[in-house]
Amino acid sequence: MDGAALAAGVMAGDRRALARAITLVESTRPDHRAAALAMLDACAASGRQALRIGLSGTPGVGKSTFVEAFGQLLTSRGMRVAVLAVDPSSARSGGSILGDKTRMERLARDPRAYIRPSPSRAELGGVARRTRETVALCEAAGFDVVLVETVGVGQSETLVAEMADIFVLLLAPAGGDELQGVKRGIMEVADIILVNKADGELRAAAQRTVADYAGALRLMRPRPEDPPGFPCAMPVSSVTGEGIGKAWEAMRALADWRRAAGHWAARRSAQARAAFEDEVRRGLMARLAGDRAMRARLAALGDEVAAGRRTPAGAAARALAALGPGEDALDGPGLVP
Ligand SMILES: Nc1nc2c(ncn2[C@@H]2O[C@H](COP(=O)(O)OP(=O)(O)O)[C@@H](O)[C@H]2O)c(=O)[nH]1
Ligand SMILES: [Mg+2]
Repeated sequence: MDGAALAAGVMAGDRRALARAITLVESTRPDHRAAALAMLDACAASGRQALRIGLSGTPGVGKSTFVEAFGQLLTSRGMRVAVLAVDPSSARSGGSILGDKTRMERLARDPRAYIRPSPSRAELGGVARRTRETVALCEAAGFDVVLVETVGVGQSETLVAEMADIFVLLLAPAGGDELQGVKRGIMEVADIILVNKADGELRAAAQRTVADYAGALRLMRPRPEDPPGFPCAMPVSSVTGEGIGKAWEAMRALADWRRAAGHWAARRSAQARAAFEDEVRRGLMARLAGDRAMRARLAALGDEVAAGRRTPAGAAARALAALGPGEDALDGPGLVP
């Protein structure tokens, strides 16, 4: 496959080229990988950037319904929107794609929108790389907004938060004054909490939930990359569309502020550096695991560590010594956690 030719198609806004390009970065075949890298290099030359929005929430909270309404709001204002789904569990569940396709029916037909479900057979580390690269392809293709949606289980939401410019957490109205079992870690990375289903009988409960979360957010340590008023909580109804416009205003205000204050660029730089280090780590591990003798040696050393005959650090130093001199460099700051 010709990576450079595919890149030209992507940058020209050809949707079929984009679909093939994403399939290429999803492939694990070595020759595909080489073509994918050439393609990504060529796409990077476009210099285009989209607003990357991460969206997370537990199953049933209304992510797909929200994306359908939110996506159409953006396209009605002339923006082009790409929606990517990250779902490491889709291999097991058979994919949430079928349900999503029906809930995003109108957006799926919108010529300004592009929806890409997550592939099955997903392993979290692989998901991170693939999603990063798919986001880059969508940017090169000229989308204004790239929405990365993930189901709020496991670590996928942290992963998505780490590759987004803005992270939105979708919650359901809670009964009474109970705060939902939202993990602290996820609260700490949320920029905007949207309490969905603020309509009909759930409207009052949604308002109370917004107040509860607004209170919880005020108790958190201030972050330098937030203007006054952020992070914030607000009600939305993905069914009636109420509050969706305000949610977008909040996202845009936050993005504009971060851009002007230099946080946007700093965050992207840090994300790019982390992605590079992640690739090096994965590449080293793959190289180690790809060598039969090394695999046996690693297994044997692992057994000795498990049996308490070697320390983890000592065994690791022995394993890495096989890579030749210079393994000290591997201990430099940032590369090995
Ligand atoms: N009343 C109400 N129901 C909603 C709203 N958003 C989603 N739902 C319903 O909640 C259910 C789950 O929605 P879905 O978008 O599939 O959730 P997801 O699993 O997070 O993608 C569906 O029955 C939706 O119709 C909303 O704003 N108000
Ligand atoms: Mg869904």
